[in-house]
Amino acid sequence: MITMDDIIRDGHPTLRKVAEEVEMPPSDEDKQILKSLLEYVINSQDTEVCSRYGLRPGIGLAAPQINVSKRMIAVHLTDEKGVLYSYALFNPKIISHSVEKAYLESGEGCLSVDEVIPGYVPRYARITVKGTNLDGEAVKLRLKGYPAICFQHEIDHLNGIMFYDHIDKTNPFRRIEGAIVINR
Ligand code: K1U
Ligand code: NI
Repeated sequence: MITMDDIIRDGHPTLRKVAEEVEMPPSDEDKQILKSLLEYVINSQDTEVCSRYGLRPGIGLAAPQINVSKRMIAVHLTDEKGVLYSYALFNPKIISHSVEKAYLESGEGCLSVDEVIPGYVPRYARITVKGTNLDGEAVKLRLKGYPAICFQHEIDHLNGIMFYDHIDKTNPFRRIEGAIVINR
């Protein structure tokens, strides 16, 4: 199982690389890696497992964060209506997005960043993501709100982008014109 010792931290060169596409059909090794990403996120939300292994809670994880530069992400979260979004995807890709932006009022954190970096992180309000799941099935997701923010954070990791790259450096809390504010 993945623990915090496996998660590389800001400054590690892998976090700034563009990750490689995963060849389809995926190898057993790649499937195992993707399963372990989802397992980490689920474990990290279980208070008992979390404290036993010293995990930091997360809602998503991308393969580059465990020093595997391949396009794989896992997400496990519930939206404001209590709907569960639990996905492990190979080669996720944003195929379309809104013009409208959205951001989390509380800002974002990252399991690869040990400090709090305050500021608004502008994201697309709505995205459509395509990818392949662990069963080899093509998946197409239309996302908004918190799940859309999380998927964009994870897909950014596949492109060597960190959440704080999007924060306005001169005024981190500058109002983002016309953006939806998400409270989580
Ligand atoms: O990719 C990562 O480093 C995980 C990161 C993902 C993320 C954070 C903020 C916005 C979008 C995506 C985290 O999960 S940080 C922890 C976190 O946000 C959280 C943990 C437990 C409950 C609720 C939130
Ligand atoms: Ni992150």
